Amino acid sequence: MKVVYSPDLTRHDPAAEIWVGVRIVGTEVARRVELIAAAAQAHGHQLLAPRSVTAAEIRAVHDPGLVEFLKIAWSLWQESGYPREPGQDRVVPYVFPLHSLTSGRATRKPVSVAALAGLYAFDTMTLIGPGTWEAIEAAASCAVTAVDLVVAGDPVVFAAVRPPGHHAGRDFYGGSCYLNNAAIAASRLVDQMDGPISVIDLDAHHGNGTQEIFYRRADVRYGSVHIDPAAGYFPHFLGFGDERGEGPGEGANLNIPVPPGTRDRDWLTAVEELRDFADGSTALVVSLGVDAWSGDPESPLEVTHQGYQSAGTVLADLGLPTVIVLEGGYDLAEIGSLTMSFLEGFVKTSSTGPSG
Ligand code: SP5
Ligand code: ZN
Repeated sequence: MKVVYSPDLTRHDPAAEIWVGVRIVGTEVARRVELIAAAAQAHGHQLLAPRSVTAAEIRAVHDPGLVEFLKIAWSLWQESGYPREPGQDRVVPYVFPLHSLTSGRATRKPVSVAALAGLYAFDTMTLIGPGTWEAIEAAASCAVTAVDLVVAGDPVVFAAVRPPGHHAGRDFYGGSCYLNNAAIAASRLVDQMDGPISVIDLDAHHGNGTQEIFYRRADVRYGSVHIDPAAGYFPHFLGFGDERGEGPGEGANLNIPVPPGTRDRDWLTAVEELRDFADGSTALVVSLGVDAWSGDPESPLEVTHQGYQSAGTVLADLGLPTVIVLEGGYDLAEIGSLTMSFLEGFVKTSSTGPSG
């Protein structure tokens, strides 16, 4: 299988995350994609460099204000002097203009970059530094390049990217995500192919950004299995089973929240439900997070390598042109093999093998 990858993906170094006000070591590190690219090569997959994403492809999904902010945030931060005083070397918001703060009236654009960040960020864990924009752009570039290849006839292509994207929405970033790579891919696929596209999200966390981008659309379905936000997990406010889409998109959104400790059998039953939900689409985008693995530091799900392999086989059943986009997965010792397990399951010619 072709794997789209760029060394520019490693230029983003969030360095840390601010969690409950404390600066902790971040888990969304550059090494993640280096390991996955190396594993892909070792498994005989072919690494390809991306072409550049266009401004129009990004604008089809994201607000121009968000994109411009992500582009210039680091230079604004340096000009602001915060790296010297008080000694913060990454862009991080400190106030958040909730809509109720202005009783729904339009929010003014603040002068301070630390306030401006609060206009777009929904958490304090998603830091911006030197090279962040270059990696964001490279990730979107890999995603649209994978779409190009699938439209040209490749049955399945994997975009091995970071930073991940599924928590980023039209005009917000967070959850280690800045631009929504999978949504940009899906939007591009809709432009190129007739009929509905489905995005199936296997990351351990709910892809709240992808959900919101397509919430009112029937032409892109979004389905996800993830740790139940009601059990106290990120993104906390979204990912509940009663979020089914709205207006023209009613019924085109499917959330399957699962409890902490969920193992292969129940997780795969959910994956089968997602496959059936995607049936009748003309193309598939898989948001592949491998953080549902039992040892992952960011999630309490208990999925195994065999589970990921079976999930690949289940989704390959659809027989659809497929773009796989990497999301989360944080155990450096296992993410290469977990990702390969999914790809292996996907390309197995027969889907009658052991599937949990
Ligand atoms: C793409 C993706 O998988 N994003 C996941 C973001 C979830 N981050 C939740 C962080 C919650 C706090 N983590 C602190 C771990 C302390 N051991
Ligand atoms: Zn995740």
